[in-house]
Amino acid sequence: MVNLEADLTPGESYTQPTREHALELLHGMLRIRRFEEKAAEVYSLGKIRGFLHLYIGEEAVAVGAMQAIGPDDAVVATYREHGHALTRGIPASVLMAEMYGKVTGCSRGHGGSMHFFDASRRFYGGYAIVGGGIPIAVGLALADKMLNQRRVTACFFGDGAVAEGEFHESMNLAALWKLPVLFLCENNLYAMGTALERYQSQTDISLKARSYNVTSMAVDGMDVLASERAARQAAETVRETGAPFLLEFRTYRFRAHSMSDPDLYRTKEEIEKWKQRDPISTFEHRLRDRGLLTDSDLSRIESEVALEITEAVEFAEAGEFEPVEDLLNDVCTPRPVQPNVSGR
Ligand SMILES: Cc1ncc(C[n+]2csc(CCOP(=O)(O)OP(=O)(O)O)c2C)c(N)n1
Repeated sequence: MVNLEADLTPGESYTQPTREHALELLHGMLRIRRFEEKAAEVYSLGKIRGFLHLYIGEEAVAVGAMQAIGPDDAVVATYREHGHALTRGIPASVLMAEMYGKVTGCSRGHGGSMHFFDASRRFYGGYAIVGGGIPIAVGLALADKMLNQRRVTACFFGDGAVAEGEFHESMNLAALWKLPVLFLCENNLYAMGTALERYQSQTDISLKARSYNVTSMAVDGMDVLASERAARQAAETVRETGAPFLLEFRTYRFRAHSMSDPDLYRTKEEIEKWKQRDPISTFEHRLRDRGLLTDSDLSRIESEVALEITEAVEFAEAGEFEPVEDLLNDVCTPRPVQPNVSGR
């Protein structure tokens, strides 16, 4: 097993957050958790089709990391991107509608759960191809460099992507050309059903970045404050130097890889052990111990989130599907010739 305690940024030694900020972080994580629980429920009712990959257990990474990313920066994510899109500010209603396949979704219902996209918020996907977002992030950063824009491109990807050639080519070029990419590896220890130590000779992903001359750091991805602090430090370094930085978040998904995965490759004990480190409940306890959270704060946050999710489902239910005649719009192949139209 990977030693998750080793070489992490310390969890307790940084300054206490303000009450307002702490509650914002908690709200952000609970919003993702409840959104996804609802998504799983409506998926089981057949309202959402196709694949659905839940981020439950990993919320501290998206919420913590995104604190360091400004509106002018760019974000590239993976197919497990509900939390990133929500935290980036895409409304829950528009995301739920996208999963329902409705025209009111952020990709007009053409993309579904794995292909959230919103150029107006510089949220550049949502990719089903493992590692597919990484060279795109490098391209965005190259464009920024050529346009003299001091912006950061934040690129989230899983540990599985590190096995792809695209990761290595991208890391090499980002370092060689000194491009402002913040690589954010969400190491949840599994790529589908394969454990990290069964597919990587070197399980310390932060070390791989260093072999390309990319500065890197590993952080406890179950701790939202540690994640935020590391991301702020890394993003600041990217902004100052213009060079890439890789952060490896050590985290865990509590649910199966996707809704169709029977999850037979890990023991119940292992999952339960990680649930003891649930990023939401541990943060709640910490805030209560420090006098930053009361019962009424928590019930207010839960009610706000519940209302938002109810409205998101109502919005998705009320939306229309794309008319059949428009389904081939935006598909990059010629429309098939209609024999009765052209006669040729
Ligand atoms: C290029 C490519 N190869 C294989 C797959 C099939 N596949 C889908 S998800 C996945 C595992 C990826 O794991 P990781 O990057 O760790 O992300 P996680 O699902 O853990 O968030 C694989 C192999 C794919 N989508 N794309």
